[in-house]
This record gives sequence, structure tokens and C-alpha cells, in this order.
Amino acid sequence: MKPPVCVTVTGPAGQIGYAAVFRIAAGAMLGHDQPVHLRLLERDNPTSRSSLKGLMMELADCAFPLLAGMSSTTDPKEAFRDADYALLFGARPRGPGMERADLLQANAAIFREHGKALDAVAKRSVKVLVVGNPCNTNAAIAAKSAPSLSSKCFSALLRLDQNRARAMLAEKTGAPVHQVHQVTVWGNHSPTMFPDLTHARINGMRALDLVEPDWVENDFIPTVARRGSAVLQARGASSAASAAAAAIDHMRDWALGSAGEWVTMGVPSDGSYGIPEGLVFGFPCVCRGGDYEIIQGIGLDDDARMRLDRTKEELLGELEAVRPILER
Ligand code: NAX
Repeated sequence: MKPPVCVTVTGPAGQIGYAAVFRIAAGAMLGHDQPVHLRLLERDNPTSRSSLKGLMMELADCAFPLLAGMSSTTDPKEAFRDADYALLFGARPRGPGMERADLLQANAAIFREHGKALDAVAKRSVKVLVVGNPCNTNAAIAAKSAPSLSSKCFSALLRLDQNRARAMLAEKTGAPVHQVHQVTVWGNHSPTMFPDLTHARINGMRALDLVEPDWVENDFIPTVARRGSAVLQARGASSAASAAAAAIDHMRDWALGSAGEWVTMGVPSDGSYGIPEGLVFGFPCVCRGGDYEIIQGIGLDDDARMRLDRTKEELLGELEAVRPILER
């Protein structure tokens, strides 16, 4: 058996955290030969404390052979010490009457603090996935708050959007989802995202030869972009198990490789496709050897370019709005 690695999860008592930790402890993220030590970071209040206590009782009761240990804390520096992997679900939810701008500010402060703590105490090779919204900008804040770590340590969850897009295309064409490849979601995890079928293949065929342009424009793109709201309306709660599954897919592929598959990751731009450095943007990536690369040379027509610019502008606006917090 390999030596255990340290996986930090923030917000484990929340709904995505609850759906994720059991699968991580069971080996779904890092493989069935990789023991894990779970470090659980929650807010310091009686409700979170009690939920976390119950969660840890349940984790123990599963008797997972790969769960080498677990601990809980309310101190980010303790939570991220020597972390190999960090899944950041913990974030302030949007409360009644709260504007998106208020949410941005409230969460910027959290991710500033978590970025600084990662910078101080995490392994230099740590892989960080930000899920808490607005996840692209929160990931950019965490990366900027951790100057001694490579910006490549930080990423944001766009995989849920890619999974939704693959599933919708599979359903439309009647193909099994495992035959659907090279679906990409560019940009922000927000309604400005661009779910792109231009290079998608289904069992070796071009997806665009199998569906109508009208369906892509008026059904596929808006449905994928607004899927989160549709789930919220139907369930009375936001996506949880699907978000946890996507977070595990993202980390598993990053750590163990994507076997040539295009996977959408929110990663700090290196200037690819004209996206300014510093923005965390959904790009098509391949993962191998514990690293990712942004796939280069993908053709973008005028429509795609316009959609990328729109989501880029939104992200630039978000980053501008949190600049005062970054300068603190
Ligand atoms: P919940 O409100 O159920 O859980 C959040 C948890 O985080 C709570 O237990 C809370 O106590 C904890 N928390 C808050 N501040 C913290 C801090 N400073 N340190 C540690 N823990 C803290 O939310 P949940 O439904 O689990 O969603 C978590 C986040 O994921 C939200 O921001 C949500 O908007 C975001 N999502 C992102 C998605 C994506 O694809 N990127 C999709 C699903 C989801 O909407």
C-alpha cells in the first residue's frame, strides 16, 4: 500500500462536501490503492460543529480501508498543513436580498485567507480545486494570495458544466455518454459560459453533423448554461451530488491522467486564446503525469470568438470588483 496523502476539504458539512467525502475516502478520487488522510475545515459555529461531528461518525462507521485518518479544525493553517490536495467547497451562500456583488466580496475575503494559508503551509505540489462560487474568481484570488506556490496549483470547477454538456449531447443523439468526446466549456462558471460542440465527436463522427444548428444555438447552449438554476428549481436545493462527482472527476484526471480525453478545467490563463494572464478560465485540457496542459490550436470562428470575449469580459469585471481585497 502507498503512504497516505493529505486531502483537505473545506465546507465538508455542506451539501456538496457531504456528497464528496465518502467517495474520496472510498478511493474514487485517487485510486483504490491510495490511502488518504482527510482534513476537514469548517466554520466555527454550533450548527457546523454538530454536522461535522455527525459526518465524522458516519465516516468512521463506513470502515473504509483507505481512510488512514481524519481530523477537523476551524483554523485554515492547520487544515492546509502539508496538504497534497485541497477541495474548496466552503463558501458563503447567497442569502436573501444579497446582490452578486456582495457575494463576490464576502467570498473574496474567504479565498484570500485560504490562499494565504495554502501559501504558508501546503505542500509545494498541492493541487487545489475551488468549487465555492464565483469559483473562477475565487480561484484567481486564492492563486494571487499564494505567491510562493505556482499558479498551476490552482483550478476551478468547470467539469460539472462539461459533464452536463456531454450528457445532454448523448441524450439528444442516443449515443452512450462514453462515446461523446471533445465537448468543451469555455470561460466562466456562469450563464456567460460557452458550451462548444465545434470539435465534439461521437463514436468518431462530428457531433455537428448529427444535430441541427438551431438546437445547438437555442436549446443546447442556453440549457447547459442555466442547468444549475433548473436543478435548483426542481430540487429546491442547488446541485450537490453532481457537483461532488464532477469535483472528483476533475481531481482524479489531474492526479492520475485523462488518458488523452479533453477535460474542461478552470485554470489560470497563460495567454492562450487571447485570454489575459491572471484570469481563471475554462479551457480544454489534457492531463498526464500529475500535470495539465491547455490544448492549443483549436480553431475558433467569429461566433466562438465573440462568446469567449463575452465571458472573458465578465471575468475581468469580477476581478476588478475584488481588487481592493487583493491589495489588502
Ligand atoms: P452549503 O451552503 O451546503 O455548504 C457550504 C459549507 O461551507 C457549509 O457547511 C459552511 O459552514 C461552510 N463554510 C462557509 N464558509 C466557510 C469557511 N470560511 N471555511 C470553511 N467552511 C466554510 O453549500 P454547497 O451546496 O455545498 O455549495 C458549496 C459551494 O459550491 C457554493 O459556493 C456553491 O455556489 C458552489 N457550487 C459550485 C458549482 C460549480 O460547478 N463550480 C456547482 C454547485 C454549487 O453551486
